Amino acid sequence: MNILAYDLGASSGRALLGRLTGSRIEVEEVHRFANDPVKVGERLQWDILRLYHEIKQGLLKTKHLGVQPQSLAIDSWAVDFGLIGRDGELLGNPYHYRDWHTHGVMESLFQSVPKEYIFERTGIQFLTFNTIYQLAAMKQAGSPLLREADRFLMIPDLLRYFLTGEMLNEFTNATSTQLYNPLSGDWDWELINRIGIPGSWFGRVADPGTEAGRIRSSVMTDLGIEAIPVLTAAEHDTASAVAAVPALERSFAYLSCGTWSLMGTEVDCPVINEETLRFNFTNEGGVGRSFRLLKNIMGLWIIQELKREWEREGLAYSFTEIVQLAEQAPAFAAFIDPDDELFLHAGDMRSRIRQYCRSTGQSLPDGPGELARCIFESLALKYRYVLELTEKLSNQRFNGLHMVGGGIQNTLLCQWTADSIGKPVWAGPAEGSAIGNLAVQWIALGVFTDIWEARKVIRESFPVVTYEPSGREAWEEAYGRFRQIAGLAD
Ligand code: ADP
Ligand code: LRH
Repeated sequence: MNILAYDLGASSGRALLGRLTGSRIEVEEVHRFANDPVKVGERLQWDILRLYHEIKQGLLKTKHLGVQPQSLAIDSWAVDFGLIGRDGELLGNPYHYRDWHTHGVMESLFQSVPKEYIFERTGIQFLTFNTIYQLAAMKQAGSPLLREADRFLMIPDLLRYFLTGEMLNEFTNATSTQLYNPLSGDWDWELINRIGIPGSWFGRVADPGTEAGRIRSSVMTDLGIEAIPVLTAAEHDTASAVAAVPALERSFAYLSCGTWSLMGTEVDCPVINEETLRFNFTNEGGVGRSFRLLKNIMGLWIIQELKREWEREGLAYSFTEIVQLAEQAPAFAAFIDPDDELFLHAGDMRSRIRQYCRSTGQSLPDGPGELARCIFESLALKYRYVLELTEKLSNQRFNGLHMVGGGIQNTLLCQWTADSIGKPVWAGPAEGSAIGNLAVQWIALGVFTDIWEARKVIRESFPVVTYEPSGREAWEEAYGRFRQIAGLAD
């Protein structure tokens, strides 16, 4: 029995076929594609129709393998959305969360809707690009789309709608909007009203693993395929990644490592208090109505941008080569706070890293190896800071850290993370989100009883590499220096 998972990250997407042989999961990658946003004028948008095209390509490739999946589901990055008009058509291209249109909007919204009020009702961290600020930005700009809109769909909701013709808002992704109230278990109608958006745009919130229709007949005819039931996954990719963490104990810490680094723990109820607000932690929805108490860290985005810059200059380094160059560069030469605003938007990362180092009185990293080393060491140090906060805010002590996601192919980063946190890192699986997506489908199909059974099978099916901490003294000294440079409070 095969099922199909589409996982769309901010840098690439893939379709994985999953099957169970005995008590093991086997996965087969049927399709992988780049996810390149497109800039038109000043606007940065997702190429949503291309992404839909790639989803159909995945269906075709599956057909060519002679496989008829029993179900399929889609997960993607969070916060972004499309608006559907009264005629059922998509209005405009979804904005990329790194577009500048939200610049300054969060702060100006706080004047009419206080920060504490938003946090009390949603438990969600303040990121300038959250859906709520994107909608507020469109409102402030008088976007004509708002006049025509009839429904609001997050990216996987939208792609699912294209495939099935059915509209449904999925829970884990809905929480990332900062418009969902985890205490009432529904959209926060009052908050939606206060930002001046019609409540009628927001539909029923469906749990991961809900039947969400089947592939529409026109798609079946065009591709020459049979009907496939479509399910909701944990459609926020980070929720899927956390679902796939091969933890055997209920108390565990994770780092989902891709374009973003998402670090935290799983909790039964949202932790909404002064401390979580102060340290800007979030409570995003998880599988089985759990919550992900976590914090966003800028992650591998900065190196992705640098890699693109080098490519433009004709220096086509692979990630493997970048890691090798970083390893050869001098240790602990300069640090950045990866979460400084400087690094959020696309652009010249080399200059910005050097600007950060100059303004903090450090030496200026220059070549690819020095720049990459500065990023990877800084990430490892920031991971320690956020892990300690996660322990404090969740009142737990972790004896190691699970790392999942494409970033675990950076073995140097895994080792430095272990060195920095002074605890073992357990790395795997790399395709965390896609595997979590499969797991939720199997739970819905009655193959697994719950996420804990799924995690056990994931643990037995995929290799987990252990990195033991080393070089503690040097990392301890570096951590003190990093915190001073980054101005990170206790
Ligand atoms: P997303 O889902 O956010 O698009 P992924 O989970 O696919 O991201 O992770 C992509 C990141 O993984 C890249 O930015 C890169 O830093 C890292 N990566 C991928 N392949 C390798 C590799 N061979 N060596 C080192 N790092 C890698
Ligand atoms: C990671 C992710 C993260 C969000 C960001 C927009 O892919 O979904 O959890 O904060 O993208």
